[in-house]
Amino acid sequence: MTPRNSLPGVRRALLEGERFLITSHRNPDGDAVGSCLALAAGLAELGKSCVIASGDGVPMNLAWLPLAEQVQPAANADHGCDTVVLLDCGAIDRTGLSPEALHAGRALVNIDHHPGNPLFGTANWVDPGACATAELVYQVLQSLPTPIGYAAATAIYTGILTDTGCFRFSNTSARAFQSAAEMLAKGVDPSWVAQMVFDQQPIGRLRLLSLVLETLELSPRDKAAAALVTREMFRRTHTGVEDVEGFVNHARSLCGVEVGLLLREEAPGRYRVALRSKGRVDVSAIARLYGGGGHHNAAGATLEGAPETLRHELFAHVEEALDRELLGQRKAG
Ligand SMILES: [Mn+2]
Repeated sequence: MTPRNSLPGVRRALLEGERFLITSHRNPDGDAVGSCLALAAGLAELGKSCVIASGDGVPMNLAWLPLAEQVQPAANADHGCDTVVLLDCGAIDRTGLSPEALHAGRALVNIDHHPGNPLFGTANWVDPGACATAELVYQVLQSLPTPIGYAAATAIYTGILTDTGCFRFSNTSARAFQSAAEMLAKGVDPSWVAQMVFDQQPIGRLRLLSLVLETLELSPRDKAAAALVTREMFRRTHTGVEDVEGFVNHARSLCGVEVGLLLREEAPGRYRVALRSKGRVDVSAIARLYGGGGHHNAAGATLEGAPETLRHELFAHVEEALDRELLGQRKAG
């Protein structure tokens, strides 16, 4: 019997499948899109047919990626596939696909790096030690008899670049640099990729940022900072959810702040919170209190209530977590 979490198990499922539906989580980021495109490129080289689906399309700053034009709306998800591949999805309900589309395939392949991924696939390759799912897709492609061409290399590099915050976050490992260097050897131009991903901002996005920064508040002991995005701000700046990507890092970047928070209004009284830690606070534990999840340094959850109340609560959770950490240090010392 194949262990529940194994690269050979995923390799076998990919070799056995003929018609694939490849998808990732809602509001896809560079790792989600990069992982899908890289895997699709590799499987196409093996003569497999692939449909790449995304519930929220491809964000503008990733639309230049080779093969991005092949991404279909989730509604077009191919029901005739024999294998569904979910990439960078810590939980099965994070995809934009209907349960029918998900179960259309006989096999469900789960490749991911979120800690706590419950191995929901019939084949799973989950490694929380990987900096990005794109790094795992690289590993999977290396295990297959398929060349890794320029399109796949660019997609893998983009996933690693974005998920490590340009090689700044704590998941930036030697392996992250190694994998990235191997993509450069395949022809990827890092300066061009960075320009395409980060230096093509529409002016509305910066106008939105300026509105959001005006809402920035510090917690009582200045250890957390939170900003708010409302639907009214989107309307005023002609922007959308994808334009908020990365805003939370401004809150985290403040001197002395351990956790940055961004509350985004989804509906009246309902907010999606993004949490980003510098490392001392495990923000996935705070997200889990609200039914969310994520990584030690990056997590998210959906909350209900008034934004001031939610901000107050979240600040309290961060400061409590820091107190516990200090207490632990004192005990250990
Ligand atoms: Mn990821």
